[in-house]
Amino acid sequence: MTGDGEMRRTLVIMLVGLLLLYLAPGGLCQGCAVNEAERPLVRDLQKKMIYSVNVSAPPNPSILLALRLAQEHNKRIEQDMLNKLSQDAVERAVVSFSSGQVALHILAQQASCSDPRCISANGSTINLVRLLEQKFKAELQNIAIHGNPLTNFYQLSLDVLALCQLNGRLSPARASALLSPGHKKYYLGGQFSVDTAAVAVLAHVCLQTRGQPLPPKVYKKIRQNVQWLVDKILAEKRIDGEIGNIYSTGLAMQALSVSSSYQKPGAWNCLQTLHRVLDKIPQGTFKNPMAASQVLSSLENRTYLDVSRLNCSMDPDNLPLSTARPTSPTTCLPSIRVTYTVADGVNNTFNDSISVTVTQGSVFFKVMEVAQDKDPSKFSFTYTQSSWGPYITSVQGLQADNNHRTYWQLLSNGIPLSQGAGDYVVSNSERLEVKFTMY
Ligand code: B12
Repeated sequence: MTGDGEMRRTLVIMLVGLLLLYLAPGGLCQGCAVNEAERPLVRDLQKKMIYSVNVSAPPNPSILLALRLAQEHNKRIEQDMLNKLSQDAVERAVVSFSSGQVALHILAQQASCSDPRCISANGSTINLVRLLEQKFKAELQNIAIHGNPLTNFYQLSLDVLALCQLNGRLSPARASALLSPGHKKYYLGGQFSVDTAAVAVLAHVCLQTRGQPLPPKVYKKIRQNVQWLVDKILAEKRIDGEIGNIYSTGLAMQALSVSSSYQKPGAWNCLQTLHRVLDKIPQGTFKNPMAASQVLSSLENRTYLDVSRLNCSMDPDNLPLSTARPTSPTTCLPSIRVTYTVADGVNNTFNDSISVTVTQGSVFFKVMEVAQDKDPSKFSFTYTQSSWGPYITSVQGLQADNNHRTYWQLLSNGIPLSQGAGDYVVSNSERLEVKFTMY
């Protein structure tokens, strides 16, 4: 072969290699995933998520979605979760699911190579894509009437992502107008919501790459939105590699890994962020299974956009589990004392404090319960059980209301917490507060 021929052959091989790398799930950023030495940390998260499954709580689609995007699998457990999710969807989706919950169920079904348009359980069938189209319409109607969605822009972004992935009824022009830059959409309590922006980036990238070619005006609008979102996400990058806070970092990694063409070279060091997340796993930062589910995919260099590319029949069955669930040791712990305040920070109608004694290692929720027992007239509260744990909905009868953008904010020594009442472990002499606030 001549020198020219040889060169052409090498060039072709290199191009084919690059193309294969690009087409692989996760795109070009292959270097930014855990290595074999770090894999036990990923396995640890997977097992925590699996053991967290509580027979009395509704099954959680985010957990199956994350397990399906992982490299290692336990097929029996995943199949069991899929069956439970299908049963729950058939029984409750129409009446009880929010639009974002339907979207997450769709993504979990698709990631399990099951058709979300035809979910069957107990002799009933449901089309989740049709249902999401209806719930999404109701969100848009609520915006038209009240100026706010029924839920929030995180869920609207999930809705667009799921409808786009499944080729549901969705106009890219309307979707890109809906998710365009806006303070009320992407800020919660004055703080930029990296989580919301990250899901919005995934939704936009889906619109760009799926379905019919876009009209030039829509194409341009989508590019402008993504550029704004990516710049905002990068502006929340901290010196230690976290983006927003540790709980938004996994979703931010997903968004940044599919939008590299919008970033200046060197704007983000993926490996630094990856190592920051890995360092936090042994500290128990992701002990909440929702937190684990939202960070797992990015450790495998996968994103929610990969759900349509999974080949379920090729999955290995290589994540063995011991039958005994890990239990924590019971030891006698000393007592600690904290101050607890409940305050209406919107209308300033009340501001009540109490000193509470709990055992060391107690969570915020325990403090609230003890205070409620001591003085129910001032410290009574209600909560709903959500995928993240107990969500405080009212204190002293004052209800949080999405249409008025009010909620009960949790604070410690005047600083908003990045964990919920069910997870945050309190310390001696801490000043805890639950404050009625606008977001
Ligand atoms: C929107 C949102 C809110 C809204 C919820 C109301 C609304 N307009 O929908 C507002 C601004 C009120 C809010 C409040 C809080 N939030 Co918030 N929130 C989110 C966000 C961006 C989306 C949630 C969502 O819709 N998910 C999709 C649907 C389908 O899932 P879902 O489980 O049904 O969603 C409901 C619950 O998640 C619940 N919810 C929202 N936030 C939180 C937080 C906790 C701890 C719990 C138990 C429930 C809960 O509201 C959702 C809508 O009904 C997530 C981001 C994320 N990465 O998940 C953060 C997020 C879940 N929130 C978080 C936190 C910390 C809080 C607060 C504790 C902040 C504080 N210091 O007060 C409070 C909750 C206090 C309470 N009353 O118990 C953290 C949780 C991290 C963790 N390890 O626990 C997240 C991950 C953001 C982050 N990166 O820090 N939140």
